[in-house]
Amino acid sequence: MNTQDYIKREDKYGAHNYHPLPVVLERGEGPFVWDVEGKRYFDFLSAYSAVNQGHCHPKIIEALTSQAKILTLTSRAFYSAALGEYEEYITKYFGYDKILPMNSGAEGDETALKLCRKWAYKKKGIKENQAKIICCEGNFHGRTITVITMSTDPDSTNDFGPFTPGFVKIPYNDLKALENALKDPDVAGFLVEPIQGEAGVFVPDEGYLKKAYEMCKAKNVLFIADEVQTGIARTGKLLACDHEGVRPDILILGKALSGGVLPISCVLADDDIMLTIKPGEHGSTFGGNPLACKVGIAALEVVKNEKLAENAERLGNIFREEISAIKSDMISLVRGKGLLNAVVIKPKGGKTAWDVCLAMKDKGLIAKPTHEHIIRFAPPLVITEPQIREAIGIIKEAFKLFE
Ligand code: IF1
Repeated sequence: MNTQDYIKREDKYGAHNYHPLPVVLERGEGPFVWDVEGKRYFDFLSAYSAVNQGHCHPKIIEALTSQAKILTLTSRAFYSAALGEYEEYITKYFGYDKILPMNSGAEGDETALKLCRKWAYKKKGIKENQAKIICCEGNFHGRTITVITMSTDPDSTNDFGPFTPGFVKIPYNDLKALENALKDPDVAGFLVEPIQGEAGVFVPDEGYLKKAYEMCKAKNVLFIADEVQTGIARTGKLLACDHEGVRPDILILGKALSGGVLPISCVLADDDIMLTIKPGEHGSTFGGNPLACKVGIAALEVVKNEKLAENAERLGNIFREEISAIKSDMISLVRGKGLLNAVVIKPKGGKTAWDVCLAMKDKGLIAKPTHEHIIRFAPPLVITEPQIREAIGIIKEAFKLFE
């Protein structure tokens, strides 16, 4: 079978809920992936920042395979030796009293929303079913019905209604709009991505997060950070909120929490918030399973031991400097933080971001456009300086084709 055969088979038997780049991947190691024809690529998407530790990191795979032979799933009907070890490790790692373990990022966001509402009624004293949560236009928090209720992207919302009440949308990076929205005494929380990944790596003004946090505190409103994509060292700090010294009241993590090995997410919070949810009020079959616990510990150890945040910070600066220096009238803007970057493309002669991605693919680097004209560049954080310079060379060659 060749690439086209694989593509045809997926087309025939799989839902058409994606439009992938025409490459069929079969193997991954570190910053590289190989397709079914044996061709090597730099992976510059990292499964949307789930593979920060590099593909098939040996330490994480070791944790997976050894635990997989012992005990994979108990459900939370019983205690498990691995869960307490993971809970202690991750709460000390991020500095919170407690963790509520889940699986997908969307489940992490849903859990944060439920926790915020529970806190609103039990602690803030908002009347039952009146709690409101502020969210930002241009957000991406997942694909469930309540989460897409917050979305302003027609592709995420069209024909999926009716939606969930209790959300107030404001422009991102707009403190005046937040100040106005916070005047409503029924507001319980403000859910925000420290950098809007899907919106095209939209980095807010310096100080936005800090000021937003302070405004929320002044109104006894929970500051909820969705760090599913920006967390786990991606932006050059352990958390993107760390760039401004903001400690979210509720922190949502996912993706690279497992190094891309299996779905692991969670919310972290202190007791006064977390203990508002009582036994039997929330959960999930796989949440906190022993396999995920061992993988999660290994994935976080890799981040610390291999200094991935520092690497992301240093190589991200090199990346933005080199790409900004490319003389191409298709490049209108380069932006990002750490190794979460994006290039805003100006279509030229009918050629678009998609054509640039196809050209990069042919030269050995895969990335994908988001929202038509923006290419996100997010390699695994284990990439080395020689490797990223080789990748930058590929990107420069690709843009040359459109001169
Ligand atoms: C798709 C986007 C990225 C996320 C943030 C929660 C979630 C995500 C900040 C939900 C997930 C993924 C989902 C995937 C593509 C990708 C994505 F393009 F959709 F928007 F990264 F930007 N919060 N993002 O980025 O986590 O439930 O997927 O584990 O749905 O196409 P999930």
